[in-house]
Amino acid sequence: MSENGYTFTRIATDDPDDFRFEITDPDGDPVTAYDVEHDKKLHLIVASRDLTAFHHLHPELADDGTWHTRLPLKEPGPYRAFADFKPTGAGKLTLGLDLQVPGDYRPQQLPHASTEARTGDYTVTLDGALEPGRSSRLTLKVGKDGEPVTDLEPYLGAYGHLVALRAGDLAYLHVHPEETGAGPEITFSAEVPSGGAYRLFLDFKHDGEVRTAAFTAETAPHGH
Ligand SMILES: [Cu+2]
Repeated sequence: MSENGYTFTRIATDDPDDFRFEITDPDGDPVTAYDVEHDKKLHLIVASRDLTAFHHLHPELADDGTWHTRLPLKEPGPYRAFADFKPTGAGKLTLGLDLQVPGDYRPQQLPHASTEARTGDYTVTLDGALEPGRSSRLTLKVGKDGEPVTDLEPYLGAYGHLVALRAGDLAYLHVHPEETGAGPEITFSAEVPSGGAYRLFLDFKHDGEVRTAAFTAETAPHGH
């Protein structure tokens, strides 16, 4: 996918788990200078088309502008990779690329909308509604064993990172963290372009480990 003349291109290798790519600028040259955002020069999100698999990766950049990471994709089927970055001197971009893991694809149904998600011993609750055409405030509250977690650890310069993808076409929603403390509540503002169902993935760090809680959220009917 291209935007503003920038293009995200995979570089073929013999190993399907070896993901190499480059971002080329409007002149077709690989971009080598990036601004650091949320502690990294580039964030790579890889999600299965049915939104059951989600990975947030941080590839390594070589001097020639080639990025490299290992893909942890286990299930066959279609995936979409999103590169989120800001070339030095240009605006922020999110570019997508389709990936295919060969084999028998058995898509899963999108889980029902829920305001609670579990990951390991953690329960995360979601408060707030997504409203099409405006900025929505979402508050996620992290608990462990029934107690609020108040000692979240910073991860990528914030106490939580939220990625939202629209079910069906996997449109990427831009979500911005608001200044919050170490929990239990983490607040975001999300700009929802249109109605529909979204899958929200919250990354947070506690006890030295990054964990992901996933929710399905549907946009509120107009006027609510
Ligand atoms: Cu990242």
